[in-house]
Amino acid sequence: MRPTGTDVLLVVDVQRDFLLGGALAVPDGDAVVAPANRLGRLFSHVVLTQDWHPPGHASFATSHPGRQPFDSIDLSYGPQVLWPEHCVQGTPGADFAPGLDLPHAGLVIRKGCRPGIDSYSAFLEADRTTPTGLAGYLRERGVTRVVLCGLATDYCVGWSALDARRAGFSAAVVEDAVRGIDLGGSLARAWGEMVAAGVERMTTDAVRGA
Ligand code: VGL
Ligand code: ZN
Repeated sequence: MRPTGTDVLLVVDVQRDFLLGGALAVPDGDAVVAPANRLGRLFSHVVLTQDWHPPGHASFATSHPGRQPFDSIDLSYGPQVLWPEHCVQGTPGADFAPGLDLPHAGLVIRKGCRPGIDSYSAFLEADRTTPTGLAGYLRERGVTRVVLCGLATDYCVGWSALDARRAGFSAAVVEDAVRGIDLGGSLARAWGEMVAAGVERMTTDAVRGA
């Protein structure tokens, strides 16, 4: 594809808690760091997202007595998977991966900051009405295509890609630069929904124009 000034690389949640030994380790999650760095060098616009929850966040199983991680419950805005406590604001687990090397990233979007609402998507919180401001930022910068990498394919990457399409952007997911959690078939479901929504499935080589 050969990235131009109208393309942004969106690097989703490449944070310690999603890597090996982290509180919510994504299988083989560490494998996204090197391709994210390689991709980053190809883009002039780079945006990072950072999952950033207050202690006691509604998405934590520990906030719901009697519930276990990976249970699903209904919150005011709909179904919510309950997770181990992860990416708590200001803790080491919320830091970016030590190997992530994207110093030219121009924006960090922190999400899931409100105690009662989760946000997988970089664009819209889980109540599906509260924008993060990312769409407006990208439009003001003249971006028309969002290229995504990071973690996790079936949650924050997938929801962000679908919302990028809903917001009117072209979108592509770099398949060798993402890894999934895969709860109850969520990974296949996410790819199906993304492809149906017109999200392109690319490789790092294809982005490089190789
Ligand atoms: C994520 C579950 C909970 C993600 C974030 O980054 O995909 N998944 N919080
Ligand atoms: Zn989270």
